[in-house]
Formats: sequence, structure tokens, C-alpha cells
Amino acid sequence: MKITKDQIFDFNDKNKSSYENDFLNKKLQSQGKNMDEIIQKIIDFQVAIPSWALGAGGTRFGRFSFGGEPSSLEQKLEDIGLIHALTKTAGAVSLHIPWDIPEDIQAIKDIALDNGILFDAMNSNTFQDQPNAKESYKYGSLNSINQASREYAVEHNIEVVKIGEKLGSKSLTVWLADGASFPGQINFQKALYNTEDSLKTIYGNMPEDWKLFIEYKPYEPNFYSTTIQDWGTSFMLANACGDRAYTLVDLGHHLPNTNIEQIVATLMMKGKLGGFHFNDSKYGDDDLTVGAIKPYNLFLIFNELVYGMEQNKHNPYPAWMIDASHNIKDPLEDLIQSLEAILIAYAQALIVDRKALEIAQLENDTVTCQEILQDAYRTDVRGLLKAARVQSGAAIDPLKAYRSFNVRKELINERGTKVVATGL
Ligand code: AOS
Ligand code: ZN
Ligand code: ZN
Repeated sequence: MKITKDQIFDFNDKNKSSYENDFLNKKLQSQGKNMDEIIQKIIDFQVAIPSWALGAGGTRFGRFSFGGEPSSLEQKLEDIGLIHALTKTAGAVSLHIPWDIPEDIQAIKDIALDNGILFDAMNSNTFQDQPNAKESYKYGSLNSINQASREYAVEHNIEVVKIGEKLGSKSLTVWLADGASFPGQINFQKALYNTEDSLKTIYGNMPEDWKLFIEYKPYEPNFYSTTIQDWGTSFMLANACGDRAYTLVDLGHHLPNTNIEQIVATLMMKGKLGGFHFNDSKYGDDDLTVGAIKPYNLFLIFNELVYGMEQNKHNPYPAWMIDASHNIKDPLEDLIQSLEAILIAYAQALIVDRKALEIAQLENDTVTCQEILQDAYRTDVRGLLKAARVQSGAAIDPLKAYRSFNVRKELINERGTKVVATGL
């Protein structure tokens, strides 16, 4: 199935009714802000969709299949094409090897091009043993005490980079499940040393225009310790690798109540925030819809991201990605909801009166500081998103358009109700 420009145009024509930015425009003008520039920033914000988020289940969870879900990489790209046609915000895919091994590279590139999709960061997988694997990752991969497992994991990452090169990707994300479930199981120092050594080898084998993103996570699947447990460890490893190695922040990978916005600020000040995985959670790495649980926190994080993008020019433009998993909802609807939450938080951060905030901070006027942030957060910015969508050719209300075009029904007609997605 494909959504045409005419369909979107007709939909927007029927739904153009109510969005009004006059009041907000006046307010922004009084702060010396240009609303058109803000709308353009919203249009430019592109978020990669992970290939594993298009079917039900995904990542490391159990699966209950969802009607019409994609069963091949080609179909995954078509699904992202549908989301991108509706939102114009999902112009990239993040692939996972070996879940998405492309058989015909040119064919895959053609489908991506046809759907306006770029190849963002490649993801390696050394947290599962594949059938016919020569070495096991049961007791670790890049951190392993077993040299053969370590080398096998390094080779896999180099292979992923090679596949990514053919597709036009420019970065590799490494997330490790390496760690221990019980005290004494591993030697912390040796595990960290081996991880650093392995990452350096991978980094040394990447093309010179590639970036390495190192993801951290404090728990799960190893419940006593993970070798890359926090941003500090990731930052240290990135520094050991070199200039093109960065930390990747996944919103779900923190202990409860961690101040993620402060981590973001610290990394950007040091020019080391490379990648970002959006999701939301109540307890931990729950991979729920972005903004579903802690929207104010998401706004505070975006507030630091916007400040960092303006101030820390030595920090590269971060690679944005959704990292979520869908068990109950239509995955495409969930992704559209996530994109909406991301853009709302971004727009709210863009309208923060930064000059007034700086003055209030200089005067130690804590109440005013707090009021300025809350004023932005309490502003309904959905009119800005609608204006951006009309300009970029997206559907003014992507979720409503998705339902009115009967996308899921069409996909079920094409692909059937019981599909087994590849690799997951
Ligand atoms: C796992 O918890 C991490 O969030 C990974 O980024 C991701 O979910 C995984 O690599 C999917 O394969
Ligand atoms: Zn992640
Ligand atoms: Zn995760």
C-alpha cells in the first residue's frame, strides 16, 4: 500500500478547520522570536524508525503477532514510507543485523529512495546466539573472558559496518547485554578492559566518516551488573576510542529518577552526545510510547537538547531514533503517537524564553526561572505542528488520516492476519 500526495491533500482540505497561531505568534514576537523559523525547525526534525518497532513485540520481548505486520525488510521500509508520508518526520530507518540482512542491496536502496527514507545508524547484535553461530555470547561478547567469543563479536560489528557502507549509513550503534547476574561472576576490571579493547578495534575498522555510538544500560538482561552501566562509562569508552565515538542516550536506560536532562547537558557541553533513543517508561526499559508517562520530563530533556544544539556547536547534530516496542497497540499508530509527542516537546522547548531565563538565573530569581519553563510547557503548540505539516505536505492530523485511509485494513488484505516477521 502507498499513500499518495493527493490523498493527503484531500484529507488536509477536509480537516483544515481549526488551527490558530495568532496569539502564540504575538507572544513569540514579544520575545524576539520568529514563528516561521520555529515552524521550519519542526519541519526539519527527522526521527529514524527502528526496523524492529514495526511489528508487534520486537526487541527482546515475547511476540504476539499483529495483523498485516511486515514479514521482510522490504515491507518494513514500506511501513516506514507510510509513516513518513503521513508525518514527514520519519525520513530514516535504523537497521538491525542479522534481523534485517538485505539480500538485494540495490533493491532495498531503491525502495528506501522511493519512500524518502535514509539509512541511519546500523545496530549490531551480540546479545543473541544465531543458529549455526561458531561462538556463544552466553557469558558476554565484547567484554568476554573468552577471546574467541570476543573476536567473533568484533568481527560481527565489522561486518555490520560493511553492510551499512553499501546502504549509505554513516554510523554504528553498539548496545551490549554484557554483564553479570551474580556477584563474583565476572572480574569488573577485566570485563571493562576487554570491552574497551574490542570497541577500539571496531572503531579502528570503521571508515573515516563513520561515527560510533555507545549505548549504556544499568540492568537487564544482567541483573547484578552491566559492563557499560551508565553514561560515565560510555563517555569514558567513547573518549578511549576517539573523536568519532559518542555516547548514546536511551531514555529508558536509567535508574529511577535519574536526572536525564542533566546528563544530556553534560554530554553536549563535552561534545559527546551522538545518538538518542526516544521512548517512555514507568519502571525501567519499558519501551512505551514517547511522552506516555512523563511528558514534563521529556520537555525538560528537550529544553537541554535545544540549548545544546544552539550553544555547543562542537557537538554533532544528534542521531534521533525511536526505540520502542509494541505489544498491545497497532505499531504504526504507536509510532505516530511517539512522533507527535517528540515534536510537541521539541516545539515547547523552542518557545522557551531563553533571554528572560538567563536574566532570571543571573538574578537568582528561582520563581521566575520555574515560571518561564512551565509557561512554555503549558502552551498548546499543536497549532505549530499543524502549520509545519501543511507546509511539508504531511497530513494535518496523521493519526486521524491513518485511520481514515484504513491503512491497517489494507495491510491485512495485502499481507494476511498471521504474519511471522523476520528475525525477531
Ligand atoms: C536495548 O535495551 C537497547 O535499547 C537497544 O537499543 C535496542 O532495543 C536493541 O538494540 C534492539 O535490538
Ligand atoms: Zn535503545
Ligand atoms: Zn532499551
